[in-house]
Amino acid sequence: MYVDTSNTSMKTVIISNRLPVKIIEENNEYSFIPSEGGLATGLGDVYKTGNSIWVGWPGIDVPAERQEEVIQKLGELNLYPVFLTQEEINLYYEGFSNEVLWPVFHYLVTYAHYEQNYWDCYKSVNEKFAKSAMQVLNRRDKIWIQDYQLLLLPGILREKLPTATIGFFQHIPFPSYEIFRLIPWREEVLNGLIGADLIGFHTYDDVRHFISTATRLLPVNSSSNILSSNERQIVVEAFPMGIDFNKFSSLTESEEVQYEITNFRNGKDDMKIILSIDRLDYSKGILERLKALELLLQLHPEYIGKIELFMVVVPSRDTVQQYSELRDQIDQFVGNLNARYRSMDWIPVNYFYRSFPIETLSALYASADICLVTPMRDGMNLVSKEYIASRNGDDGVLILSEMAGASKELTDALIVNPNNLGDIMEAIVLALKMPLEEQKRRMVAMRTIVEKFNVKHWVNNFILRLNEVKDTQKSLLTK
Ligand code: GDG
Repeated sequence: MYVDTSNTSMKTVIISNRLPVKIIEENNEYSFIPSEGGLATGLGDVYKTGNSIWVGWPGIDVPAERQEEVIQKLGELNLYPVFLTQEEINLYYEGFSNEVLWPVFHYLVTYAHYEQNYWDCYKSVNEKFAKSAMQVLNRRDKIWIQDYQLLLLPGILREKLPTATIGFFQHIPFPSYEIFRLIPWREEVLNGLIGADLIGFHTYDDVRHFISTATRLLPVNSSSNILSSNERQIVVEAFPMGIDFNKFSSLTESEEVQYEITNFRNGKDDMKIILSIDRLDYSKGILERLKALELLLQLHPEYIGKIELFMVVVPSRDTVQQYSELRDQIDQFVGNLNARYRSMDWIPVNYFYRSFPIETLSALYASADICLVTPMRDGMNLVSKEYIASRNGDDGVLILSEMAGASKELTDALIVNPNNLGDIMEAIVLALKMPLEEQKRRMVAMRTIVEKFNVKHWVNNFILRLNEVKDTQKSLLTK
């Protein structure tokens, strides 16, 4: 095996469902390119330095005879693979993770399918992750597990390494007890999670929901944000995730992005551009946003021909029925709206069902007068923060759902209830009329927050707290 585990000094091992790589298969050869998602950027300093390592699924079904080659190649990038079969991806990832946990944790309980074989596979894949992680783990390592696909992993690793330092961070909301209790395997899920020493969520509300759920379903006690179980203490805290502010801010100044901005705004001098960017997901409130725009065009015809919505929907999970249905509904709604309101030289909705290179995204952020972010439920929502980081001129208005974790920090946004179409419509009108001084006052305040509490701050803060929590536990044990 490529990875050297003989070194007993302490390293950090990150474990997530997917490794931060793009795979290229050419002439029967695999190559791996590190991907630049927010999490990978933030954790780059951790896993690329020292002998630290990131464990996860590489994104392809690798035949047994080629696994050693993949281990070698990923090892050069400080990555270690967990090999999953297509059936495991179907049942553990698309099944239990995305058809049970995702809808329930986003409060869309009627979308959940509680299939026994999903659960069985979720358990066995979490065991598989533990087995792979054990190939690179030492007793003294710090382990940081990411997200809802691996809720059982803290508990499995705790059994194997009783004194290990284990942190867990969940990127999506944690629902209230009344919602969580619907899951048939609820106690097992919670028992898995409390194998961690530190459990992090984006918001204090998630923390509160988790603590109240755990104390009602498990034989644990709680005092403030600390749970006690079998002489162990588990700390639960909020760590609102940030973005790479400097990357987004400086990208807008680059020649390439400036060129795209000029092209994009060409002939649109007086047009107000409204931007929306999401993965295709029923939690993101895409249809409701379109309905609010329709209401605006009905009740405020003075804006016909004066505003354009640029709506980017990035394909995601469209093998799942609810997602493909949603895509069809969006197609239909946009087609209908455009057909009714368009003129020869104007169209209300410019809809893109695809992803773009980051430079185009940056040009869109920099060109948009308004960014419309109205999820029905969202752990944090990074798009809202990326828009703010891209507004170097301090103008522009963010309209933000109160159901997004980001609304707890970005209080200078126009905050709306995503179920209240009238509320969204009024916020758009307010944004269209907002004087520049007010835009700047709000934007400067939000930029200060997004710049300061960036993704590096988030990583450092979590790791620091994990160290503190472990030190406190050790001192309690020696008393
Ligand atoms: C989960 C939680 C939480 C989008 N389109 C393109 C593109 N993107 C990038 C954005 C942004 C990311 O995707 C989306 O992040 P979000 O936070 O908005 O949403 P989720 O994907 O649902 O993320 C969420 C997050 O985890 C982190 O904890 O905030 O609540 O659901 O970074 O820029 N990137 C490129 N082209 C696109 O077309 N390159």
